[in-house]
Order: sequence, then C-alpha cells, then structure tokens
Amino acid sequence: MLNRRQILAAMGTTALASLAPSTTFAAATIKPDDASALLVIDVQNCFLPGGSLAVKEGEQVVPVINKMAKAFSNVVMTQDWHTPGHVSFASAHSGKKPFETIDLPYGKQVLWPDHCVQGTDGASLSKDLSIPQAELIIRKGFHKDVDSYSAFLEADGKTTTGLAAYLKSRKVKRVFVAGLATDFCVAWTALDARKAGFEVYVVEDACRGIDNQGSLAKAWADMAKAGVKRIQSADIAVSA
Ligand code: VGL
Ligand code: ZN
Repeated sequence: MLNRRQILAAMGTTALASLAPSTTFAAATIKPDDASALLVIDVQNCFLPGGSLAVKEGEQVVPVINKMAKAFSNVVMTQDWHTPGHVSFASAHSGKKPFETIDLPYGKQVLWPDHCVQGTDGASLSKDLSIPQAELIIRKGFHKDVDSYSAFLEADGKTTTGLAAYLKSRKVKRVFVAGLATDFCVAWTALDARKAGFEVYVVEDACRGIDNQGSLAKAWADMAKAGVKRIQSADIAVSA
C-alpha cells in the first residue's frame, strides 16, 4: 500500500496546492485594472506627526501607499483645503473646544483644531509620497460654511466635488481607498463611493484613524453594512 508521503509525491505540486486551506493563497489576489482607481485621502502634513490634527501612526501609511500605488494606472489624491476661520474649526465658535460637536444647518459637526488651511505648509501633501503617475488632486472643504470629509460630496449631502463624474467619464468601476483618517475622510469617501455605484475596497493597513468617541468601530460597521470591502495591502498584487 502507498503511504501518505508517496501519495502526496504522486499528486505533484498543483494537486497539493488544491489541498491547502484557501487562506494560504489569499495574498496578492487582487489585480487592479484600468477600471480601478486608487484614492489617496488627505496624506497632508497637518495629519502627520507634528501636525495640528496629527493622526496616531499617520506616517506609517506613506510607504504602504507608495508601494501599493505601483499597481495602479489611475491614482487620485485628495487635499483637505479649508478657508481660514472654517466652520469646522473650534476656534470659529466662541466657547467651543476641539472634538466637541455642534449642530449646523446640514447636521452634526465635530469641531477640530485649525488644520489644512489653504496654501499653508500644513495643507501640503506629504513630501514622502512618491506617486508620480497621480492624475488628479481633488481639494475639498473649501466652502467656508460647509465641511467635506468625503472626496465625493460635501457635508450638506448634495454639493458634489465632481469626483464621481470624473471617475465615471474615465470608465472607472472600482475604487481602492487609503489614507487619513480611517473614521472620517476615508470612511465618508468609501460610503459615498458606494452610493455613487462604485465597487469599493478600503485598504486597512494603508489607513490610520482618529478614533474620537468610538468613531473608528462605527466607521467600520457602517462601511461593512454598505458593502465596502475591507482588505489589506498584501491582498493587492504589485509586480516588483
Ligand atoms: C479629516 C477631520 C477633519 C480627515 C479632515 O482627513 O479625516 N478629519 N478634517
Ligand atoms: Zn478638515
């Protein structure tokens, strides 16, 4: 009788592979095509160490994004781009402190330290980003009385940035979202991308969150419910 080793040897490596648990082959199975776009959200100095609204470990997303971007022919970046005295700044509301919430005509607004003021160094994209093929930079949050976490729609829920129309006219069907912060601009962008009809992937290790009062867990739950796929950068095939 053949023993187990002899049977396995006879099967050869291809058949052997089919016996292994599928998780062994989960790595690098997603291959972005010309109908895919990487959206790099708000990798700006204000959200990086030393910035006025620094996201914990925010700098760690940069090498992950640089590597992953090599797999994409379409890359769009965003820049949070506020007026001085923007409505989302606590400093614009007397007696209010950062991370408190207020009611505005379009709904609840978390108040932030002043950040990403137009034309300032804090609003610049990180100098460590290396994505020369990036084709479009969308600026958002530039209306003084309306915030815009999402790269698609301002916080009034109706004013568009033009991004959905741009992507559709370029025949993009699926978007991969990375950057800062997971629970605000990344999540709102992912949710609006779903509403606009795109297939959406959020690359978890290419994002970091702020996590203000449970906002990170809530964001992942909202995204899961909306059909956003949560993946890791290692799931994306990048040729060397
Ligand atoms: C962001 C808070 C305020 C973000 C922007 O990029 O997630 N968060 N403005
Ligand atoms: Zn902002």
